Amino acid sequence: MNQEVEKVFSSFSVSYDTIKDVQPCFIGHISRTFFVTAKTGEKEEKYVLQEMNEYVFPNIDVLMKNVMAVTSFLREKAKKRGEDEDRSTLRFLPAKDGKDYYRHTDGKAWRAYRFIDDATTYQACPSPDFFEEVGRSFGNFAKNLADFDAATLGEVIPKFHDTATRYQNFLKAVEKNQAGRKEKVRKEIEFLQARKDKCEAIVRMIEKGEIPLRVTHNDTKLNNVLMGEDGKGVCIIDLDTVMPGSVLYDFGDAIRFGASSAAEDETDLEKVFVDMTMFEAFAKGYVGELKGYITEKEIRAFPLGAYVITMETGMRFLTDYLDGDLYFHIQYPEQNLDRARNQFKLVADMETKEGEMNGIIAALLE
Ligand code: GN1
Ligand code: MG
Repeated sequence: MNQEVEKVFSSFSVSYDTIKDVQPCFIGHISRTFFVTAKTGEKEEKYVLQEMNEYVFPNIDVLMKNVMAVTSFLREKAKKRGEDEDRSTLRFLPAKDGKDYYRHTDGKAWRAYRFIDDATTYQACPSPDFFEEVGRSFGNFAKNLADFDAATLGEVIPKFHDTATRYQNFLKAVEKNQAGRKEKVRKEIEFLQARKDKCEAIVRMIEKGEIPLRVTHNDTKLNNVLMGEDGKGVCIIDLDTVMPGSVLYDFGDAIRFGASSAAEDETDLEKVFVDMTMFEAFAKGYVGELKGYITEKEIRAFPLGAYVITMETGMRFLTDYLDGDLYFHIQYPEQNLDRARNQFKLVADMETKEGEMNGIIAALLE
């Protein structure tokens, strides 16, 4: 395998003498990722090499065009602020044929970018202060993209957070029962059916013009921010889904993952709940950055964002389980069902904490 990866890497426009090391990375449900260390004399340089997922992203040209446009825009801004733009922004390597990515002889599409040293991604939050900084980082990212021209971005996954459409797709998956698993998940199907209206609440607010579309990240998981050794946010990564969306979802997705007391596939549901100290910490950082830039109505609806995106994510895991695990990578057969149940436990917990979440947000607006 490593030889194949080295061959792919040699198709990018970067000079080196030898490849010292190739390590697979097991984080993320979509791309296949490797860390490549290249040596020139005594000097070592590290890169990230990713095979993109064309089931998830059928139009790789649009995907890479978006990513290149967003990173150039952010890099220019970082330069103007006098920052080290290669630490705060991903730098992709062009392929030797001049394209933004490389298509291998087996038809697979790959991209490469420079590894950012002395920075790490986290799967769980070590402290509230840390999560507050994550909130500041994502808030700052949204602020930096506030004047990016949304019209220049292709809709890389149409209706990505359109929960009304996702609900219809879920019903179709139940109907089709492609993997023959429907009977096993009766309870989970009923859980969603009982919440259909709530699930569509943000879509309706957007339709009525109550909240605007902005250029958003759309995948604000804790592990999509690189954190420095000093506990400061360094760089926002995984820009594949940057497109017009709602800040409610970006706030919510960060809470869904980072303020959960347990991992996304924890099966002991007693251990799964929303940690309100973490909720408050993230909200403090995120709202602190965006107050004055977005409307009060959006900020007041942040708890709804957390609730809806958690339901959406559970629904997507359940849909994929019914389809036979076509979308999300799995490490064992029932993992998508475990993930769905875990998310629904969080949804149920949020229902009991709605007042508390609203109170925390209201206090930040005073
Ligand atoms: C996927 O690749 P990763 O793990 O950052 C997914 C997100 C989901 C997330 C659930 C393009 O993100 O939408 O919220 O899994 N990305 C895509 O963990 O579908
Ligand atoms: Mg990711």
